Amino acid sequence: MQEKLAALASEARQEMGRADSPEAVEALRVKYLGKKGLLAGVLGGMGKLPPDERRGLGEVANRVKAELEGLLAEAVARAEEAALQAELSGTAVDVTLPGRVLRPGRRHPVSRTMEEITQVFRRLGFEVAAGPEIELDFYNFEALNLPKDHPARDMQDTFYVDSRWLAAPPSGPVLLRTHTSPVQVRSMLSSRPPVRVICPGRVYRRDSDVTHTPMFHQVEGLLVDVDVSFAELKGTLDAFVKAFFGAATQVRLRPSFFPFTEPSAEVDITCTACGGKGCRICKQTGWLEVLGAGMVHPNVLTAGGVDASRYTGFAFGLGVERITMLRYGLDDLRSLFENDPRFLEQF
Ligand code: 2U9
Repeated sequence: MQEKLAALASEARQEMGRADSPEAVEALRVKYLGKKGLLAGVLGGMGKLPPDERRGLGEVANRVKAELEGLLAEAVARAEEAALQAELSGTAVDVTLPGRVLRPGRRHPVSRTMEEITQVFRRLGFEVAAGPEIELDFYNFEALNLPKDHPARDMQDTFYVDSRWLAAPPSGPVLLRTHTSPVQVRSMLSSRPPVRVICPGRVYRRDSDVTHTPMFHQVEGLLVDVDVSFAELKGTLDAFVKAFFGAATQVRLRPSFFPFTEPSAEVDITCTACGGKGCRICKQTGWLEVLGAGMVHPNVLTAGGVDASRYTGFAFGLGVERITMLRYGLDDLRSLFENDPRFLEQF
């Protein structure tokens, strides 16, 4: 039996020396020291031996057991170290790699244009005003002298909102504002003249083709005071255009029509690409249309709570995407809405 123990110990030493993974070491523990393991098997036969032989054998067995436990502990430590080394060398932990660079985002070109336009008007004494994008028919159409049968009011042209789910549905239609003009109506109603506001923001129209998107951005302005004439309008637009497009830029007004202004005008500037000589951008005319403007219609002043016999005012509006395209020489409106980093990183 002593010989059996010695053979078992020597075989265990060899096997434990070769074990190279935590799993292999555990298998050896079960094989030699487990309840039904080899050591237990050898000792199982001890009961039949005479008492003095049994004692001597017990001592040897305890030594073998202690030795095997020591070997197992060493094998565990070795296997764990080997596993760690394998992980460090095998996977890509490269301490010499440079750190990951944080890439901060940047302003979208449309936001930049809108902010810079707004900034010019701030310097001219205008306050910036904001208002809801979901509007009431009154502020978006009625107060702006847009009659009930005006095409802009048609379902084809405007996004209407189902207001039946509201706790207190308003009496008139609810819609996505089609211009930022309702913000100016609200400004007139909430203060008294002089009113000088600039209203940048998103607007929505049921329009979608190569040059129109259902959502776009506008900047509109309104000035109401005593003795405001068309001359003040021209002077203000001239100051804006020179500040924004460059001191050499010239302005031209053409008669036009808007329900909310009378008289009304389309505002052209000398072409930013060719300076007025004529090129592809201005279709050889030398001029680019950038704004609409006019004197506020007396009906609109009245709807805004302003005494139209004492006060006059001018208003103007521009489309921010269009100005952004002219400014950066873009030829496809969609590039502003696709959010491709390769495009946006250029600004
Ligand atoms: C009030 C009174 C009058 C704002 C105005 C325009 C002319 C205009 C267009 C420019 C390009 C819309 O984005 S666009 O398609 N806008 O031509 N906007 S006058 O008139 C107002 C606004 C508010 C109370």
